[in-house]
Amino acid sequence: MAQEEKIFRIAQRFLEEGSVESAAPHGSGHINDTYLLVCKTNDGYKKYTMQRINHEVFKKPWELMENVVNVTEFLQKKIAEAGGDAARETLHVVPAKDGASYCKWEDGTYWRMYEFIDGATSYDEVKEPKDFYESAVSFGHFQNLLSDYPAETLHETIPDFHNTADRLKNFKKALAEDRAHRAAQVQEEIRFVLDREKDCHVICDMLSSGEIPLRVTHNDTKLNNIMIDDETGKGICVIDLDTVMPGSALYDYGDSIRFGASTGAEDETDLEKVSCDIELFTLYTKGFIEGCEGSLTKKEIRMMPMGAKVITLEQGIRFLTDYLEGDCYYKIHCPEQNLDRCRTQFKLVKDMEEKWEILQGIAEQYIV
Ligand code: ADP
Ligand code: GN1
Ligand code: MG
Repeated sequence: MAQEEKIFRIAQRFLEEGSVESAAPHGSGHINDTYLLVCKTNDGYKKYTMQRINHEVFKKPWELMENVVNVTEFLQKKIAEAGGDAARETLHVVPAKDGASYCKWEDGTYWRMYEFIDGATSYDEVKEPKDFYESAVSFGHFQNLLSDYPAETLHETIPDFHNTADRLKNFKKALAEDRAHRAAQVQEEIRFVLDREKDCHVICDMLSSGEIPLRVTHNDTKLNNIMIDDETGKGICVIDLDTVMPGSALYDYGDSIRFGASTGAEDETDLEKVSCDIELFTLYTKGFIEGCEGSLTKKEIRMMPMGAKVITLEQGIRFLTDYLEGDCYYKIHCPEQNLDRCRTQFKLVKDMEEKWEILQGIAEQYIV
């Protein structure tokens, strides 16, 4: 069956009325397959986002969807209570016609549908510094909204997702196995990781000793996981809720810095173009702390630069691991893309190390 026909047929499992006019691949996520559907209804046209949930990555899509339904319903209530526009400020799951939150297709794939958030854009790079600031306020606010979410009811959709020490262990295993026979050509990158083993334990250790709190966090705070309102420029809606789980604010903060405060794209091949932009770092730090509205502890604020560095190192390790394993996890669009991605991450880590005192100074001014 042609892919388009398949998408149309799956969509009909969700649509109570109307028919699909068009379905086009959408966005640039590395994990799920996303389509923008335009449907014709009695009242005109209506858009939806339909996604194939990557069940190689999320082994139990039913648990993932339970999280997503519960978290979005929780957020809808909170936003409405605060006088916000619940229809646009959080995701809305469109249930399948049989009442389930997802549909399992005959080929074993899993699909879900969301209301499409119109009049807003998710950016792959910072075009206007103020957009980055707005995304920071929104991610901080998102974490605050979930501060009284019953964490014990969340399924761990990917075990040890931001357990950097565990990521290091997996990297070493991939290196020892060298399944794709690529280790010989990435000796410099391997050395880079082994020289920073200690860094991989810092945040995990602080979480297990209770020095920093475990919170309900987003865990994938890339700039393109937030919709920025086209008219107001405000971060209108945090999306990609697949990894909402107990975690550290430092990882949420740091992951945004890793992606958005870099002067180069995540897969830039000219490493001269990749560095940590101090203006963007400053703006994001201010926005995130404001969005958290006083909920971050002094220790967390002091550790923010460490959060940025460790998650960037972790991400580089994850890309390198996937490269060593033969590109099984992240979508790639050219053969060496995971290695290119790994190199930008390590270049950023190095640059952060060189700018360490400046970064610390920026965070520390918020400790009162
Ligand atoms: P992935 O896990 O693959 O990153 P996302 O859930 O982030 O998948 O979706 C990929 C892209 O699709 C997003 O970056 C965004 O551009 C778009 N998108 C996702 N959900 C919606 C939605 N409800 N409304 C509008 N666009 C969306
Ligand atoms: C993936 O799904 P997406 O593209 O928003 C990944 C993140 C990585 C990111 C790197 C579930 O995010 O953890 O930080 O790629 N998501 C998952 O760009 O692994
Ligand atoms: Mg995404």
